[in-house]
Amino acid sequence: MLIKRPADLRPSEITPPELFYDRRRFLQLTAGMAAVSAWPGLAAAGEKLPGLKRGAYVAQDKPTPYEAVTGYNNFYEFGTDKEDPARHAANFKTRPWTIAVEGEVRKPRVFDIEDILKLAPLEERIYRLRCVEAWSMVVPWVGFPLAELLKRVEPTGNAKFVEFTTLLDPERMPGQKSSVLTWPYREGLRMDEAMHPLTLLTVGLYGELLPNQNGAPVRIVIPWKYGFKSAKSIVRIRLTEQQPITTWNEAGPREYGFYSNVNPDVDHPRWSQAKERRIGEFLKRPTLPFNGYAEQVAGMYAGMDLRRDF
Ligand SMILES: Nc1nc2c(c(=O)[nH]1)N[C@H]1C(S)=C(S)[C@@H](COP(=O)(O)O)O[C@H]1N2
Ligand SMILES: [Mo]
Repeated sequence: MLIKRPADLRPSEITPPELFYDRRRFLQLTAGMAAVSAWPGLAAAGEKLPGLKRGAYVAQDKPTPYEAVTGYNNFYEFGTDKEDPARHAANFKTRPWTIAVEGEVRKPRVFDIEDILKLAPLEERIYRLRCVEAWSMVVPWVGFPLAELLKRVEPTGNAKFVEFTTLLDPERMPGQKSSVLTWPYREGLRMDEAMHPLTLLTVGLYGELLPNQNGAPVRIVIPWKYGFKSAKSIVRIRLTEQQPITTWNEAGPREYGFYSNVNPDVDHPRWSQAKERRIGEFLKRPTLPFNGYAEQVAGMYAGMDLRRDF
């Protein structure tokens, strides 16, 4: 992201995925998944989630094909090319897994992933995902509002921000042997953003547990912000009084702001954000303020200068 300009992108990154994902590759991917979900007794990527409700927030846009959602990814812990995560995360083990929720809370707690899955009713939500690199997807996620988790640890009056931290384990995440970013990957939200009903603690997509390349076993999804805010494979959620340091902001403060709300009027210093290419479509479409979620979220930024706090 920091390094590549759209002009530097390789052909595999600009070929529409329905052409790029040939039949052979599709068969390889599905064969790999069948093997994973056959593990005895363990919940694993690809396992079907029964009895899902359709949630309140369902975009009318047509969902991006499964093969593109799970084959064209940014997950630098598994490499910087879009095809790297599907390949290099294939054997990533996500059990056992815990998430520590700590900091400015009255009841800090370490949650086991199995408890997270049962914490609140899982629902399906179709969200647009707008990458800062000016492409977008539409993904049927599965999860529940992050607020459901945060309420249970009882935030103190000092909790002003929330910090998310991805697993640090270079043996399991080989991309962490490279210094392309400072590890572990960290992201953050203001408390009101974290408590907003659109902010989804996400455990699945397309009706099944998250594939590894999409951030298994648990990630955040914040649909009105650029995709990099939605940290994958998180192991810690910390409530803080100070604004946390976040990975991309640290790497390029002029290019990636803390807020990073999708905003067609504030260009990235090296490319325009006015339009985007929806994966699978040929013509670019205009980018919408707050990625089309202005009605729900713009109020949180009343009185702020969104050019300065970009
Ligand atoms: N830990 C971690 N989380 C991450 C990233 C990453 O490199 N590492 N990439 C981000 C970016 S830039 C995007 S666009 C989204 C992509 O999510 P997806 O692959 O599920 O579509 O994940 C975000 N979360
Ligand atoms: Mo992104």
